[in-house]
Amino acid sequence: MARTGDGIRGWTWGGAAGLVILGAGLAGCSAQSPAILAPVSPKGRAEAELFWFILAITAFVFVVVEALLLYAVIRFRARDPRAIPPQIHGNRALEVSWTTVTALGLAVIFAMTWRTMAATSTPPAGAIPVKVIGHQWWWEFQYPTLGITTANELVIPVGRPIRLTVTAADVIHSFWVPQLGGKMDAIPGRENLLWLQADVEGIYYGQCAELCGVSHANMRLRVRVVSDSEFQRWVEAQRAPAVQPGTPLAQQGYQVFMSKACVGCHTIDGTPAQGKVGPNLTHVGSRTTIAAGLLENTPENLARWLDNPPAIKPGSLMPRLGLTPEEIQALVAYLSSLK
Ligand code: HEC
Ligand SMILES: [Cu+2]
Repeated sequence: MARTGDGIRGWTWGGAAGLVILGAGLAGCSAQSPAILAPVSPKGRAEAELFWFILAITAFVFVVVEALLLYAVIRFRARDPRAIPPQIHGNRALEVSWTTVTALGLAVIFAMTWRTMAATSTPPAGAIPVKVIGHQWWWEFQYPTLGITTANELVIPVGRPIRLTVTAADVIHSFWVPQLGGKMDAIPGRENLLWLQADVEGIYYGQCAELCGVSHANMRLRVRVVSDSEFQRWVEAQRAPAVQPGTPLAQQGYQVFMSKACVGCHTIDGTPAQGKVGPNLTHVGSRTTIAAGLLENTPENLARWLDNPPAIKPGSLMPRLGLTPEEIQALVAYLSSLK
């Protein structure tokens, strides 16, 4: 008897601890963290509404079942341990009714889910196409109709639908920006369709959502939602070839870049560097972060990255290249100037 009691108490404490941890985790979801329940897109809103609807039905079922259970436990508890309770053999009306009610509830949930899927699966006409390519451990974004290739920061105009074809270069990744709704597997050799639209300007955070190797957790992304005119300016700037190095130090950085292995892995439009292994660096200076959201794009962080990438991002496919401090300073001057 004592043993069973201890077991139950252990479970109760375990459950309480679990709830505290869950609560702390949820409380940690600040405005900056991805949150599916703070949608800013028509699609995200439809999905969040469906979630609340299903939660309401299941909460209702939970309350009714628990109330009946408590009622039965108290009302029909054994008062005389030796007495034998009245023997009954099923109740057809009850069984038919609870089977029917459950089936109806599930049918309603099915219909609502179907409706949401139908309403959100096809991109509206006139959507801007973007190809999303997952790489270990960063995101490539190509705008085929605009002739732009960039990385880790998807820039889109507010209120306009974007049609994403999602694929991967190496292993399976998953593209997910919770506030904009939807999550899509990025599978090598396949193109999956996802669309999104943001109704409010701002920055929305995303994260690879499929374990893809050692730096999976460091594979973040941002969606920068800007006004139409700002988007036009961004497009113009991104389409321009890379700027010429403007200072002697940047000129020296250019020389280092073109004489090292960098050219085999990175593209800088308008220069001999045409590598395709790593992010396109033509306008790397215009991005707010480097290394898939891991570091703010500052000269200090660029220098740290160039000195030893795997120390910052475990497993990074950009190796440590043994650059001297002088070479790093020159490269930082050049790369930061690539706005
Ligand atoms: C073997 C291929 C390879 C070589 C050589 C290489 N890189 Fe990289 N580089 C990468 C990869 C892959 C990434 C993406 C790393 C990540 O975020 O996981 C990257 C990322 C970067 C970034 C950050 C870009 C961004 O937008 O996040 C910079 C800057 C950079 N490399 C500069 C250089 C320079 C300068 C050299 C030469 C000194 C160089 N790389 C050599 C593969 C390479
Ligand atoms: Cu991943």
